[in-house]
Amino acid sequence: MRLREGKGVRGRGYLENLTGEAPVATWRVPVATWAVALARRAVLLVAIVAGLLAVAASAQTNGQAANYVPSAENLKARQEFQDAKFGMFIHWGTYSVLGDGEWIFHERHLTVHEYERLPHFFDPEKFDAKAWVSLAKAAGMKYITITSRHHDGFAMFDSKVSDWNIVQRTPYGKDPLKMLAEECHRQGIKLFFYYSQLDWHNPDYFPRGQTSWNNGRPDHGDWNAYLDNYMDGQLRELLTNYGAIGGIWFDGMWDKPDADWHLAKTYALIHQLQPAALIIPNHHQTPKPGEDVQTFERDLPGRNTAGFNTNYVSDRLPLESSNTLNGAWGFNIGDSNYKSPEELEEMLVRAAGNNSNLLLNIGPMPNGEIQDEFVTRLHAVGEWVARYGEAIYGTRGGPVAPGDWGVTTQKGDRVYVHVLHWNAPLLALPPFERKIAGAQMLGGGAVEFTQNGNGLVVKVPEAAGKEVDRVVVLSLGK
Ligand code: FHN
Repeated sequence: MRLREGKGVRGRGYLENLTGEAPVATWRVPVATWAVALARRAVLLVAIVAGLLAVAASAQTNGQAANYVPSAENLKARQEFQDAKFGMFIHWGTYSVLGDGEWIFHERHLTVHEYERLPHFFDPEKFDAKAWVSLAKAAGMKYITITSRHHDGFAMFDSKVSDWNIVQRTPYGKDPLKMLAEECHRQGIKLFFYYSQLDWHNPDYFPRGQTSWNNGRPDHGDWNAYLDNYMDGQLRELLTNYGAIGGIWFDGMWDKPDADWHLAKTYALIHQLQPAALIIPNHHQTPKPGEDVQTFERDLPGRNTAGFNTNYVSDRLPLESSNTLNGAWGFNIGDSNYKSPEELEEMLVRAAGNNSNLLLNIGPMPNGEIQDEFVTRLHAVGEWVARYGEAIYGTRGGPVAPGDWGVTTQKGDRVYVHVLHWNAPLLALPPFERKIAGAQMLGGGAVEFTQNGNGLVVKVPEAAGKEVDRVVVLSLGK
């Protein structure tokens, strides 16, 4: 914190904090007598000492995060995460009732009072945790990331921190995340909780951020209480009441990019409660200390077609790219813009070739069912992945830079050349450091190739029908 002496309105002087927080002390001017002048100096001194202490304390907590050394469990979890490659993203909340996405509170500029009517209609009597987890598995997905609460702040779990939650405010009255967590444990699939740091409902989310509108909340609130009691309190619940979880997927920090989010404290809490839990922040910025995965929204790592992603790509952390099966995150009754199974398969292959996971979103309906259009496409992808999974799961981005033609992935001594868009019979690739000992199609069939100092030329068989990905497996020699 840096301090500057200033003069305010109505004859009040103040100490201005140049780091943008509230003034730390105020006093009256003009100042005439030596006693008052002395008092001013004393106040100034106290404020400076307090400031220095605050700086030291903050340096200490930031230092903690800066010196974050992931535990052995955490490093193992990162590897498993990278190996998993394909996850199911689920946006589901009371907003689903209106069938118009998860931003409806904001888009219709509803008041808190109006929005609070919604939970009364949320009764997902057809919710079946077993069916959801089985669907993810049938699609070849290895983890699930579900909204434990979105920007409306409504907890989709049993929270004691506030009654703004599914158990207390809906006729359903049960905790679907508990059922989901139990089912995930039963079926051996990891569960991550999406948690929105942005909150359109809680008055303590103040000062409000870029997405604010006048929704009836008072123009004051306790930001520290929001972070330290409310948010950390709920995170503590999520990390203690649901068994081992995969991690926390944060979203919404972009609403107040310059605020102090007490990240070091929150991240330390998470890693202390579950060292293996991964922190995945969707803040669209360069990764910060304490974070375990870098995620990109609607973009491959390093691309920024969405307009809000960073071009920086970590070479240290696992990478993830999230996208939607149609155009929406939360259930949108009018969105029939479904991606075909072939498009989804290509998306997965391109993610893997960019050394990244794909987190593919569906928005279940308010009754708890997942619409058929999602189910059939996910089954189709699952069938494809059952045949081609060897070239996806457990791989890392391969030695050849991705291009329009396709990508490469690698696992040990095997390089998988994924030919996605290439119509000529010969595909020329740059030189490989190691000798290629053999080449064959995944699924069988020898492949002719020549290798010399200029590169590698592979003879690619013609695509059969709608075949998305012709995978040539190269065995690396000594
Ligand atoms: O505003 C959200 C949006 O509703 C959705 O949750 C996506 C998922 O990545 N993230 C936010 C925008 O960055």
